[in-house]
Amino acid sequence: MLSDIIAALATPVGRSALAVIRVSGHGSHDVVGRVVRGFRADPPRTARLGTVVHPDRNDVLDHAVYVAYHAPDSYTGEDAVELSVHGGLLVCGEILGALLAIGARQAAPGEFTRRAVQHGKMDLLQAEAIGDLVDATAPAQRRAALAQLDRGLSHRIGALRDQVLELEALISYDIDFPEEDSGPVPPARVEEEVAALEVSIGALLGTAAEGERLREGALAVIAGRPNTGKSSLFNALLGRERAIVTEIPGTTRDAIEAAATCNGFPFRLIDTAGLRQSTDVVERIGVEVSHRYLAAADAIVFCVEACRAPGADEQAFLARATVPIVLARTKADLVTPPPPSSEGIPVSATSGTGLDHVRDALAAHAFHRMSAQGSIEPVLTRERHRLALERARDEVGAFREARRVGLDGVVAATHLRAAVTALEDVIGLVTTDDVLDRVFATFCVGK
Ligand SMILES: Nc1nc2c(ncn2[C@@H]2O[C@H](COP(=O)(O)OP(=O)(O)OP(=O)(O)O)[C@@H](O)[C@H]2O)c(=O)[nH]1
Ligand SMILES: [Mg+2]
Repeated sequence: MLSDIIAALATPVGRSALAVIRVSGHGSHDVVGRVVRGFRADPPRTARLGTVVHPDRNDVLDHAVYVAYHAPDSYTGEDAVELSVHGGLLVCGEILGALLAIGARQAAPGEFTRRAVQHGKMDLLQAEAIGDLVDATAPAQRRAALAQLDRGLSHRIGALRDQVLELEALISYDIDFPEEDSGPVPPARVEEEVAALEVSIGALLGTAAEGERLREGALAVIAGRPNTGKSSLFNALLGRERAIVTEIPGTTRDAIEAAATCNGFPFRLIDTAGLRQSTDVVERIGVEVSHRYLAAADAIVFCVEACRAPGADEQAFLARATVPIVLARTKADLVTPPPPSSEGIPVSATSGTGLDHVRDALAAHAFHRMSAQGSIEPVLTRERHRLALERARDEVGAFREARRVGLDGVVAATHLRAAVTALEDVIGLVTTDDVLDRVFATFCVGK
């Protein structure tokens, strides 16, 4: 229900200095007024100190700072109150419990933001950006989320929608005045507009691979023969001893994953079992796992010791690879002078030489566009966006095809209508409950 009063803890549960409790919905001021002595909602957006009491027992639960908001000037667009109470398990739990006992309902994950969307305070792309901002672990994720929150992507998709609407308007002449010989609009003009639209949609679709990678972290797999220093490099890039390192070839038997940030971009870094033919069952399975990760990788860090030239098996691997490879010439501290950089990046896990080079190369490969741009252009960050844009592209293509084979203008125009709908779906101009359910399923309670 949109109108009932929801309440939730907006901060993590546990020992902390402060905790924030949010209450929203028509009547929320009255509900909070029953637990805060002398509660005042006016003037709104003003921080006040109040004594929180249990509504039945009347004993004091806390002293809290609260801020009241009047609809529509709040996050949700409804009357709302935010209470900063003392943290920990007891105090905020009791206050929330009191609010729930006198008529508020525990909010579902993302329900405050969902209400914000339903009250037109933000569109669906902005709501997703808020989820992304909360989940961000790397600076580039924050930049992209804030750009999306500032409606960067909404404007870009809105502009595409306007382009389709103009095309619709253009061909509506043809539909309205079909008897005019060549029609008032030259066909070449329509073709030009269609081509321009396809280019614009294609350009935005071109950002999807990096955008989705930005949300999930690019998969960077460290591979190479046994004992080439993969685990040492993995640990050095992470800055902690995550994987076991020994001088025994075949130490790593299983893939190990850890999150890492390279030049501000998020990576899922994988250390793998060294690639070789082995008779050991466990090691053989480990090598199979390595191959599986390599097949899914966005970039590979391939390790070959600096003291020797790559062998035939290694050259074959490099020649066969279909994803970008960063060639790391490991244990570079053991050779003087180190090999020329044309033969890979000299790296030493012991001294730290070359680690920044490896990070630069990974960021440049996995986030080619974004690291080149410096600033963040709007990017498609979710499968949901990509699928809708693909639908729009296909409908525009179907429109072009329908005109080419001389189909009736009204029939051809239905494809443009469908393209408009697809674009509107992305922004969330018209949203159904199941779309909202899916978008907000991954949100935290209180957001
Ligand atoms: N001097 C020097 N020794 C290194 C360096 N990196 C790794 N080593 C040594 O090389 C040996 C193998 O290192 P690991 O990191 O376990 O190599 P690996 O490629 O993970 O080996 P497997 O898991 O067996 O495939 C260990 O004795 C490390 O101490 C380095 O940068 N400099
Ligand atoms: Mg290892």
